[in-house]
Amino acid sequence: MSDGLLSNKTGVVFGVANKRSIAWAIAKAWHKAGAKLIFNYQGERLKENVEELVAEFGADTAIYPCDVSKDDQIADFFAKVSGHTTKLDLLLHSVAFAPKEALEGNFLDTSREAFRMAHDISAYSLIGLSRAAAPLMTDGGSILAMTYYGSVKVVPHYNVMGVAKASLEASTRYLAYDLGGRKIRVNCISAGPMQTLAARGISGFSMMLKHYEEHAPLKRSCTTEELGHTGVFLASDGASGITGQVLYVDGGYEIMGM
Ligand code: NAD
Ligand code: 0WE
Repeated sequence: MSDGLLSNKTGVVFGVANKRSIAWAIAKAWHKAGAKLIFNYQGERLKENVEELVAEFGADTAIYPCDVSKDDQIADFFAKVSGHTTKLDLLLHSVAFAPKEALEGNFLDTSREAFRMAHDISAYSLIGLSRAAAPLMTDGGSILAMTYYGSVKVVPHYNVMGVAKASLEASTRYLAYDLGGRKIRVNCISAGPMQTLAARGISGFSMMLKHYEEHAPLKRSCTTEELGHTGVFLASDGASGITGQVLYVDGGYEIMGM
């Protein structure tokens, strides 16, 4: 596509695991809007998944490995990206991880190691990826990260992920300040609950979706298509005055007091 909102833009997408991934929904929308995309995959286990998905964008779509908890892998990834394109415009961060046991019991029992991992992979990585991407964003850029309401209110069992998302959102503001002079914007989308791989096996997850159907103004959480549309908006020049923000795409749930 050559006449979309993102034509002549190149983006890197972190966080596609399978076709239900939020990263995949936003990548499809960015692609439809005209962006050229480069993808990471977390490890050999996910390589084939990502390879098969991105084939939809043409056989020459680049994918490179990157575990975001490894500085050398971030450096190697962006070295390959700069071999591929001279200019970068977009970065999607759609990555989170906490050890499963940390999302089950009491927050009080969070181990030092679970806290470290959750913050390293889910929050610090935005800083590391932004620092590596920024030198390629020579004509400004848009950095987008995915967050969740458990950063600002207690959602039972979200636990250390909530604290890591609070760190991610605060990091978004400090990065927006640092990078603003280079016309690089940094924002978060706060999505309502979605049935993805990261949600599978979370006990009571379907009850959460039901809760949104009963309590959110729009009587539901959000769709992946809606996340795609908001992702295109925030990445586009139409959002050129918006940085450091957390935009809720959650059926309106966040405004409710009861
Ligand atoms: P997902 O499982 O499809 O995506 C999570 C991704 O994180 C995977 O692609 C996984 O490979 C990647 N990842 C984990 N550890 C990594 C590492 N060390 N290095 C590189 N990649 C790593 O699930 P999703 O729901 O699409 O999650 C994407 C983002 O959206 C996350 O930040 C999540 O917190 C956020 N989010 C999800 C929901 C929801 O309800 N599903 C709601 C709001 C926000
Ligand atoms: O950010 C998330 C989930 C991220 C996540 C998911 C897992 C599952 C598998 C991070 N780490 C892991 N580790 C694993 O081993 N969401 C916004 C989805 C989510 O997860 C919850 C939620 C919601 C919503 C967990 C408890 C309560 C609510």
